[in-house]
Amino acid sequence: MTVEHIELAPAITVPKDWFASQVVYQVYPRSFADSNGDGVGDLRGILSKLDYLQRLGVDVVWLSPIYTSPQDDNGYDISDYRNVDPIFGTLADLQELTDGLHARGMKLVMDLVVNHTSDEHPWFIESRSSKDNPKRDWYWWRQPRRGAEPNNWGSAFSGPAWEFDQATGEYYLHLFSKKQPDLNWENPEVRAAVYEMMNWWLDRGVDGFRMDVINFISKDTSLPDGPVADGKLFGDGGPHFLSGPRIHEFLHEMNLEVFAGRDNPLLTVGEMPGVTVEDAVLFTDPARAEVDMVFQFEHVALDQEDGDKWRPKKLQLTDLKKSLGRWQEGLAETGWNSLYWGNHDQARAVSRFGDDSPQYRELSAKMLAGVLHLHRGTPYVYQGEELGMTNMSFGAISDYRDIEVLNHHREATTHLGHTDAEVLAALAPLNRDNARTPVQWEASLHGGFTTGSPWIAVNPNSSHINAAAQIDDPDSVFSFYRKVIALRHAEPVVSHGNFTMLLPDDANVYAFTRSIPGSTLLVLGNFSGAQQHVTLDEDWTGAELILGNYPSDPSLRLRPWELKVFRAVD
Ligand code: TEU
Repeated sequence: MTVEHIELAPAITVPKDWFASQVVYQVYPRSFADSNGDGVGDLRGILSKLDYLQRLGVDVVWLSPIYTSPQDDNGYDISDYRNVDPIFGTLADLQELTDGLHARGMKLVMDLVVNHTSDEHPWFIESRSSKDNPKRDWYWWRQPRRGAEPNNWGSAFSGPAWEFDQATGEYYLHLFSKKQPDLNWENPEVRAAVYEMMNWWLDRGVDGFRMDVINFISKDTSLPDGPVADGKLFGDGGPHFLSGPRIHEFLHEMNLEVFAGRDNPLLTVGEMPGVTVEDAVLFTDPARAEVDMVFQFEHVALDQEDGDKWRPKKLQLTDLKKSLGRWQEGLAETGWNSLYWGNHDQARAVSRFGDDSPQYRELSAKMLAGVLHLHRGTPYVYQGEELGMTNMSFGAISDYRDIEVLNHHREATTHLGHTDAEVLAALAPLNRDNARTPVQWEASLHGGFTTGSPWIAVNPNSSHINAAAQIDDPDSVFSFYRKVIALRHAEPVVSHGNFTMLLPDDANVYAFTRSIPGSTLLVLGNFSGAQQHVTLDEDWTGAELILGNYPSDPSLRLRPWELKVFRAVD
């Protein structure tokens, strides 16, 4: 595969797919590290952990939103795109963080949330002020239909996707909370304002963007009703806004207006719920100049009945291999995969895909790291994943903070006839607050996250699961992540090798190879608590065992949750 190069300063060129050898670390600032004792993580807290991130070996830091926000959806409701919310710090702090990352050879990617703004953004305040305000068409306003919402779409956070505005007698669209009105990307003034803001951030030295639900921005302008699933109160608007009619046009325009003229490597990642492999090839084909990679959601819907996260079901490894294998195959020739087990919206990886029991937590966390990071694509480490942090046991609904959880609990107990206990049980496995408990730095009070009262409870297992206990332990999960990240930096077969899935029908073992001329890796992961014996068509006798989570054993026997990575030299 030929790789074009970006001409930088005369002597420096980087491959256009520079991100193939990179590892991204996601910081959810509110829960990362609190520097001033207000119980909320902040930028100076992140600054205090830059050496930790450098030691881990990650290359890019993706910062979840730190912009001015009412915090209705923990910052994914932005009221000023060009300022830092005081709870996180100041623009000067952010510049110091950017400079601090760059000084350590790392990059900073910001979270771009432009499918919607906060309802407290000046743009929306103007838009809602009157029907003939110049910014009225910056959002989706519609007349009532038969005295009610203009269509039957539901919000991702329960309830209808429309809010009635008394002042003008019209409804506005919000695919998320009613404090997150959707921007109207059909309006070229909206697009121009977004591009101007993006350029403003790039001019300040930011190295790219993770683009929040960016495939929602093009909608079927007739806003037709969606199908209503059994037991649901509202219609699914997805068929009418997921990767809509103008999405490729908009992303290509964004690329030309913001990224094309830049001569430093920039990372663009589209978060795209519902994206298909076929669409992802188009989105990530470098020749089409749209985005570098996408976050797809197929593998994180496999443990849910009909994709309903409040109806969890047991994950089948064969389904996981089929899904991830299809994405590997689909983007093998053109385009690029992002690779993740978790983020601030998903349950903790070791609890969801591994085994967070005391006996197998560390083993399975390491196995998951090895399997994911040795796929073809760019791996993402969500804060705390490198420590083997687990889901949280929340007690009452009052322990939760996430609007998605709180709204669902209210709707389920008041409109759907479920009891509090039933809803709490359904919430437990996959709720987003599982991943939003503070990073566990020490065994001390509040896990060393804050000297104040944390905005959300710290997992009590911080007593033994914490960074201080791991960073100098060569056998820790943290140290294992360092090894697997280093492997990507050192080995072209990891960053660029072809992927071949093996044993697709094996219910317990995840097996695949990565190969380039002269070098092949065999990756074996036991996704079970039982010993497995692997039989392969090819003879791997004599291959070098280069990575594992147990004492070395060159056989193809896999102990519970064992990872083995072999290298064969052709
Ligand atoms: O998430 C988009 C998204 O698809 C989520 O609704 C996800 O599917 C859900 O949370 C899983 O239950 C992005 C952000 O990552 C999320 O934090 C925001 O709440 C959302 O967009 C709105 O900005």
